Amino acid sequence: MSNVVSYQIVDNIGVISVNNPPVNALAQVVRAGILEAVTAAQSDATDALVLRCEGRTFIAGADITEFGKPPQGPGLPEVLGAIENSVKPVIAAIHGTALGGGFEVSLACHYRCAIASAKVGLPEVKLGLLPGAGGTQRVPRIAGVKVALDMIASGNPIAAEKAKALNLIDEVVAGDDVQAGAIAYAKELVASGAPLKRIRDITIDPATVEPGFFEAARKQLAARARGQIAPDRIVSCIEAAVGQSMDAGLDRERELFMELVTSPESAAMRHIFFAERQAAKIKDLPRDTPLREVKKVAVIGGGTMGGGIAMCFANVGIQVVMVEINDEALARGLGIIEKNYAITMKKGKLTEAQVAQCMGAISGTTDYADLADVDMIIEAVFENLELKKEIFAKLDAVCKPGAILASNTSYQDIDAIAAATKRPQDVLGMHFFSPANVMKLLEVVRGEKTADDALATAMAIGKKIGKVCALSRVCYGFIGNRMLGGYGRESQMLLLDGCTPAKVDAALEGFGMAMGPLAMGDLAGLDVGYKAREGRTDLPNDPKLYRMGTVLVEMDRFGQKTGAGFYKYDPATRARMNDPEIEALIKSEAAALGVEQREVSDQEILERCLYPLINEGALILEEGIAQRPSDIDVVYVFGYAFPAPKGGPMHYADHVGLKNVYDKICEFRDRYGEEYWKPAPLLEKLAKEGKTFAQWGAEQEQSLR
Ligand code: 3H9
Repeated sequence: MSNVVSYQIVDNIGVISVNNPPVNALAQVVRAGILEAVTAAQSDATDALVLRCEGRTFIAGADITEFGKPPQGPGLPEVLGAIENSVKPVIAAIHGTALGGGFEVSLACHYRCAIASAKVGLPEVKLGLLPGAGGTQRVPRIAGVKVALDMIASGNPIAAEKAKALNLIDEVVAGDDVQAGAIAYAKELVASGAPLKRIRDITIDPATVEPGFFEAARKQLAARARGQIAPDRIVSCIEAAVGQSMDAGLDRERELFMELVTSPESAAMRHIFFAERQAAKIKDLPRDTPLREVKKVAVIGGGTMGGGIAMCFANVGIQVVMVEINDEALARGLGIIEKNYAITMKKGKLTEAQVAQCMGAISGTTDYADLADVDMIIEAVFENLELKKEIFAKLDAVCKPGAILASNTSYQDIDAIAAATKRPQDVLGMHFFSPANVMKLLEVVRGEKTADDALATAMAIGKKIGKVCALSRVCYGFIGNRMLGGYGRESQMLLLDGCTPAKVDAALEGFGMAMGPLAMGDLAGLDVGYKAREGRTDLPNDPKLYRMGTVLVEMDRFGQKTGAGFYKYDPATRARMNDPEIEALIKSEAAALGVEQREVSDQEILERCLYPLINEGALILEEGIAQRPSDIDVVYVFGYAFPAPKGGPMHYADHVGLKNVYDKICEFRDRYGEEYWKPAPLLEKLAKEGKTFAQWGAEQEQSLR
């Protein structure tokens, strides 16, 4: 038997144990080990077999690192065949998370039991894939096509009790000891002469499926696909499970799985999976850097941002104190939180008891002296450096030694804020994205003097509150907002060149962005950008620059909040509508500025908006603001709704080819001038060497070893 799969006999039950940390992924050695154990057990004296795992979880899926490499036998179907055809019952014993290929292994077993804390799921869609080892065929056979579609197209895990109610598992065993529970369950099955239940023997009667079910599902999924092809293929597989033999369905599943696993969309989404985990690691900090204890947190500022941040902590049971300047502002802040929780409850995402528990974790004060015992303070007041410095000086005076002092600033200089205290080692940035209780990204900003343990603690606490963390050094706008500059600028320049707002946004939404840049400007408020530009002396003196944004603000069209911006908004539904008045105004502004309007292709819109992201990303890498290209991708996918099937701006650049990106930027430089289009030296170098950002990132990582 291999090191990773062992076999022992307990009370006449053969126990096959998988031990492949960290998540018992189905690497070749695991597949081979299970196959060998099941085959050998066919002729021993046992009555039944239990398949279980060591460590924190049941098998969490195929080994994703093996995709794209030459396959090594045995394949998963062969292993599943051996389990399903076993002459004695095989019982899967699930703890932790049985995911993807892991859950599919359990579906080939004759029975599935789990402890109550376990979850099962088929998350392949999140990697741009579909379950490729029978999941699309076996789940509809036991739970029906609707449950199968919900489960597989969402990729969300299902807790044990609910999984039992849906017939996805057979038994929830008592206690935490899954092996003991499974052995007892196996003995019961043997004693009662339970049959060898093979899911493959079930046939789904087409008459049980509502007419038009699959067409409707396809339509619904297409509406929110944002460049993903997997949801459509998932519908096709489940459709193939109806009325057909298992083998025909499996053939269809294999065919479509192969299409997806070799697609650029899945490669991009797998890149994001690993990038997310990589981003949590700080290159020059050992993994065992000691952490500071964070039991109580304070949030300064009870606005939308502060309230959202407070909710993040309360949601995981950490005590939070909200600080406001007076009782009225405090009551308003706490009121907004209460309202937000009420909405969450209405949506069925939290129970009344859970909301009460979260609200119980939040208190308020107007007195800084109450912050003497907090472990971490996050300042979330409006963007004014002087005000922030004042607050940090006050915190310095009252907070206990070692408390982490964080600012949620989007732009301000963390080092200048740190200098307002006598403990710059405890100061850092924690940049949340709005709405803070929903958006996944947290940019953690490392100041010049931030201590290692403070930084490691901020990253760990970010993970604890469910955020995806990415590290940034100090610069104007940090990684994400700094890169946005050229994206917003070009979206407005394109209007003068001849596009309507709808044309620009449609091109980017077609690419997969959740919202085009101009609609996004309307949502954020055009006055915000206008005010931010007022104080800047570094922008080119060009009347074309942000012309339309400026004109609209001067017309009091601030965007959604005033009912009009680049678009008009229906007051009742907030639906956006094209505004012929603005389209005419753009034309007259272009004429006044002497810009000759022309037909602009969608391709040019994409290049002009997306390539500045890539170019600025390259500068950010050279300057060491971001640790790695994949961290930038994480920032954009989780903070700016960049489509995951494109993998983030740097992965996308690699896909397009850095030489192509570089050549296009040079072309734009020649057309529009160097003040807007100046190729980053790193981009130029890699383009000329024929390399990718990914290769450069790997070389940098290697040089540290
Ligand atoms: C599939 O199954 C296809 C089949 O249908 C068909 C086949 C024919 N492979 O997330 P964590 C690594 S597709 C390789 O931080 P947690 C991860 O990179 C698969 N590596 O832990 C990290 O490495 P490092 C369907 C994997 O406790 C380490 O393990 N399954 C895999 O927060 C710890 O990961 C999925 O999509 C893998 N499958 O969460 C499940 N999974 O330490 C994917 C993890 O070097 N996995 N790693 O950074 C997860 O969702 C989470 O890892 C899990 C644990 C919830 C299990």
